[in-house]
Amino acid sequence: MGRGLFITLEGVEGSGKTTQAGRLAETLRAGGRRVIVTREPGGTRAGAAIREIFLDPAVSLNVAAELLLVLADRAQHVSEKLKPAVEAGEIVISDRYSDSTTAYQGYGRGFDLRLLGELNRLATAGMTPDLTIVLDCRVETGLARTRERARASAHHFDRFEGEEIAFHARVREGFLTIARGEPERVVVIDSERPLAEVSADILRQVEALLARRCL
Ligand code: T5A
Repeated sequence: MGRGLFITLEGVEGSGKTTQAGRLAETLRAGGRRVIVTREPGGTRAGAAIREIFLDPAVSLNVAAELLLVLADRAQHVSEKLKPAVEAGEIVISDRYSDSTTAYQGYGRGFDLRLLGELNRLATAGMTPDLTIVLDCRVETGLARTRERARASAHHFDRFEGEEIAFHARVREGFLTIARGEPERVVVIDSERPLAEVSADILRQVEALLARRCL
């Protein structure tokens, strides 16, 4: 059995990652591919417990504690789920991964980027995405979408959704900086457009990668 693919979706709050991960998986499955969709934080049982603490705004966390929690989630996710699935030939789509840590805890919170990179390397154990899609939209657009959803579902704001606009703007710039630094891995797609247009662009990128890898 050949190696599968590891695809990550990244971006600011409400940029459409969860929606697009589902749509991509559905299309690929309809074409006969084996696909799993997972997320960070919370892709494993340990991760689900970590997610509760990580997102709860009532739990006080300093920047290092926040960072180490999300890295613990990642270390478990990589060994328990991501690596085995990719080695078994699956296409794995992860809703957030290591670039979120660089963007949120690095660019957003101001944690030292070099040390953060080292710690991320420990957590990922060499598991680098084959393709990362950054869904890019204005922070105001993304937050308006999450606010709208919250209104419809009585959902309370989590630790990050409640942050000020300037924080989210630094996070967005962080993702765009990562993309500029690694253009062979990271593709930026404008997600202010209608869902179907965004999905079509994502699919084009994934199909090109599948063709390059002869999969
Ligand atoms: N975090 C995470 C860190 O700080 N460091 C890390 O290392 C990691 C891994 C995770 C939080 O943790 C932080 C970042 C996050 O704040 P989460 O609940 O998983 O929390 O939050 P998000 O990943 O931000 O998920 P969201 O659901 O808020 O955003 P999505 O997934 O980007 O957006 P989605 O698809 O749920 O869409 C939101 C709404 O917009 C609509 C959808 O229908 C939905 O209602 N929508 C569109 N509407 C119009 N046009 C489009 N193109 C649309 N796309 C989506």
